[in-house]
Amino acid sequence: MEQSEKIIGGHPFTRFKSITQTEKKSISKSIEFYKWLDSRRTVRDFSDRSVPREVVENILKSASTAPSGAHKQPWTFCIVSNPVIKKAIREAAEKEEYENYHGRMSPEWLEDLSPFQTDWSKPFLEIAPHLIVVFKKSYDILPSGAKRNNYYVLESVGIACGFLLTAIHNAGLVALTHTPSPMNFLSKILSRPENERPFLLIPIGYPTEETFVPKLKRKKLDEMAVFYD
Ligand code: IYR
Repeated sequence: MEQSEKIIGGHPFTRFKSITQTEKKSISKSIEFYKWLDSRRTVRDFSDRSVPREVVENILKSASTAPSGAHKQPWTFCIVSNPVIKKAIREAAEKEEYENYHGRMSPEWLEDLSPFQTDWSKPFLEIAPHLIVVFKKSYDILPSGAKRNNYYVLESVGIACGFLLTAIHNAGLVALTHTPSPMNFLSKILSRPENERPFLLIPIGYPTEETFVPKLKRKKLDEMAVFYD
């Protein structure tokens, strides 16, 4: 029998089970996946329909499979379903966003946002059944109280959020990658420890029955990729 585990440099390694495909299968799978991913849209109009807890747990487990610096997984996902906490988050976010839309954002920024018809009002923060608040951990606090560094935290948490959005789409749910700014109010409302800083606020749920989204074009391959053959 093939050895499935061995010690390398004093550390345990396990055999990687490759899922190599034929070229034909790789091509068809890559097209299929691209088409499916291209059907994902950011949605701001949420239904209040509930989402099974198991689905939420599975999308979080999917996000946490993301690669991270030294495999530190430097993230905490807070799932807010409690209406009182959602209301507090909405009120704090709207307070900041009101200032953003009334002077803090440049005319250029406001012009760039015009196609999305966003404003300071954020009702989805109360309507969506769950808010996933993603925190990044620049360091860990060990049980002894000692600090232990994390690495490439922004890159790692960004990748995990990409996995999260993909998992949400796969479950037939929609999400909004929301960045109220500044968002330190989230640390306070959720009583997060000092090593955690808010990264993204992602309402998730089902869309309203009739939902319109901006008619967007995505960049063509030659506008976003350069091949050095
Ligand atoms: N955070 C604000 C503004 C905003 C900024 C960008 I860049 C967007 O893509 C969308 C919104 C808001 O949430 O309204």
